[in-house]
Amino acid sequence: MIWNPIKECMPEEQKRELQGKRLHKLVDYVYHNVPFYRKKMQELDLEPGDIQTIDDIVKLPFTTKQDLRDNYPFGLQAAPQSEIIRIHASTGTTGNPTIVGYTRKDIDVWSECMSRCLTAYGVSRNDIFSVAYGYGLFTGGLGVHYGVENLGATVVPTSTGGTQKHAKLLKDLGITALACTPSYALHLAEVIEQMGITKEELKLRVGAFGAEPWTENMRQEIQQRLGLKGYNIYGLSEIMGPCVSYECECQDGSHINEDHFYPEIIDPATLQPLERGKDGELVFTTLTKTGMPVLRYRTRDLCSLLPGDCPCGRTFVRMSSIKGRSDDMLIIRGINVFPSQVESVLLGIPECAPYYRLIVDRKNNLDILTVQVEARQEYLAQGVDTLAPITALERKVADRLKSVLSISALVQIKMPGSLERFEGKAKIVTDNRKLV
Ligand code: DLL
Repeated sequence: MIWNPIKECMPEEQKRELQGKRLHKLVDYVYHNVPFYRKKMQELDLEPGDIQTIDDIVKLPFTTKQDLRDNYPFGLQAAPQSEIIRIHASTGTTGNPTIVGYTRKDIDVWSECMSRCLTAYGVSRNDIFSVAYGYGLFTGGLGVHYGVENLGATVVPTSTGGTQKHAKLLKDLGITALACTPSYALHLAEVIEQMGITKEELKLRVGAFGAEPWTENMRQEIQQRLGLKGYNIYGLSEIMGPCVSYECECQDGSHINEDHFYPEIIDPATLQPLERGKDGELVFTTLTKTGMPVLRYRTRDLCSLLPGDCPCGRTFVRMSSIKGRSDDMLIIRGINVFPSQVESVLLGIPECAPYYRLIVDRKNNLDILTVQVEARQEYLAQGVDTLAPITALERKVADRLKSVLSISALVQIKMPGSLERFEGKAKIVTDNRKLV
């Protein structure tokens, strides 16, 4: 099923024409309402009239998270305060959070995008949907919530916290669909198993997982343990929240809601546009947003836009999964390492459970990467009276990391259940290096 075939399956030319019209209107709007954008355009000798078609987008300046921070809290807001009906915020690791104000129109567009996404997952009015993203300033909870209501399914606003209570609700209410971070889905699976509930006692069939990077291996693991089909949902608060893009039944990339969010892929070093299929930094322009629109926002997310058509019939371009972020990329002894690559290696080893941490230290000017990973209970049960299996596993993991990523890591095998679990986004990496 397709929620809005007129938009989601729009012929390419018609889509580009619509995007061009919307871009022209947007540029005129921000030029006259946001001094920051007016100044930036004037510096480039640009006027709104210079932007007529979607191809003109490359003339426009980029916007960065730093720009949003510098204009904290409301400097980039285009609509008057009386038009803003909701505020969300994203916290970074340092500095001011990013504040995003939404008008009623923005919330309606968001709910429409979410309904497209949920329909693509096969969710309907007959589903009972548990939203276990955090409610509050984070966009996950309320964003998905409004989409589920707009679609007409029954929403259970579980939020985070109280995993045992959640597990009981899943069983007692016959909840059929679930939205949460993939790491929380794994934690939930673990708690469900500990409570002696089997997946056959649950009616779960669909999961909407996102807000953090995850791998195909992780998808297989979640699906197998919770007995559902897991779909990717991608988004960011600066652009809207969850559902900037969504997977369809083909699960070969995520369709971007292109009538509202215009994507580009650029080389993060040269800032030049890259062609379809090439990995680079994802950049978005919000074509219809009125509260806090952004021009060419650099997401720092690394991925590609996939060439070719999707058999599902949707014409919205697909983005690959996120390969990492240009800013959380670790450089260890000169080698670029993305935490997601380490995850792929770990989850490809059957003795390892999908709970791990990366710790980076610098000793005597040498970077040391420590990878902590939990062993699976079944594996440890085979040789409890000796440390031999642990040592063997540590060696195996270290060898695999070395051959796949070309880095030597200190591997520490941890007991099942010993690493902290997260309800929201997982905090996987600790970088203790003081680099000035
Ligand atoms: O995480 C919005 C969201 C909520 C998306 C619920 C999906 C589900 P922020 O807190 O602003 O917004 O974080 C945005 O999270 O730039 C990516 O780096 C990462 N991210 C989000 N979804 C995915 C995903 C929400 N499916 C940042 N895969 C983004 C990989 C993701 N990374």
